[in-house]
Amino acid sequence: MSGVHFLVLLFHASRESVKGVIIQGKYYDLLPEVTNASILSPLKEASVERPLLCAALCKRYARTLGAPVRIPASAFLSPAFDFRSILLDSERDPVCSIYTVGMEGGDELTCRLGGPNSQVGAAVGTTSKLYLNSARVPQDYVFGMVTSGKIYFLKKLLANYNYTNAKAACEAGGGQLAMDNRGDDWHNYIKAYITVHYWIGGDDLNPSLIYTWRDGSLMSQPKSYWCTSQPDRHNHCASMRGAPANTTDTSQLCWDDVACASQIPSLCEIGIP
Ligand SMILES: [Ca+2]
Repeated sequence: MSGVHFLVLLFHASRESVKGVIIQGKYYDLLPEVTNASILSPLKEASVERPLLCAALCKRYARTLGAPVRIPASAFLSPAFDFRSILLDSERDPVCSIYTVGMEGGDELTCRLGGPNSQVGAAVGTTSKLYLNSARVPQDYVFGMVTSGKIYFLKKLLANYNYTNAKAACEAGGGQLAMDNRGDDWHNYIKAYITVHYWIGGDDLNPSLIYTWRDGSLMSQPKSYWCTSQPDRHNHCASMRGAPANTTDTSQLCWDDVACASQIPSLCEIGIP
């Protein structure tokens, strides 16, 4: 019963809009492109009456996995109790960064909270919408695609850097150099997104001289998109060629190894959660 009171109090300090939900000044963006989202191994699952209540659950979910915030029963009897002391604890923010809410067969809305180890995907037969805490998305990142278990965002750094500084620049902005290793849909999305010649996060600067992504996985897996006759091995850092001027021919958008000291823009990414 105490939980019901808690949510009612939250409701008065909150609102919903077509773009998302605001809880105590904290924004949860609705990703309209994702209409059948699913969170695997959620932190918590609950039935709710409105999406707003799912946001409230996400907001108050504690850092300790599996343990909701405990509110003493006496708090609800005391007009002096400051609920903001619970709600504004930024230490809790990283725990529930995403949630889905929607119909899954019955009449009730199902709310699933996602944490750092949750995987996001599409589920056939559901109409769940996906919301994420906008504070988790660094500045200037644009929603790309839900793939490989995460929600991916991209950002173009148009300033020219060498490869080492490009990696550092992406990291300084909260992301990393983008990896084009999530299949054809992701590759095609990147091709449609980029404009010029960008650094991507792969090189053969290792003792074996094998092209690997920044996470150590092989650039040949699951599939590579090298341009014809590339890599030509004269250089050691991977880039994505942009489209030639005044053409819509994306067949020329492919990977090319170039000198790591080259000064070109960078494609950064972040995967949430
Ligand atoms: Ca080359």
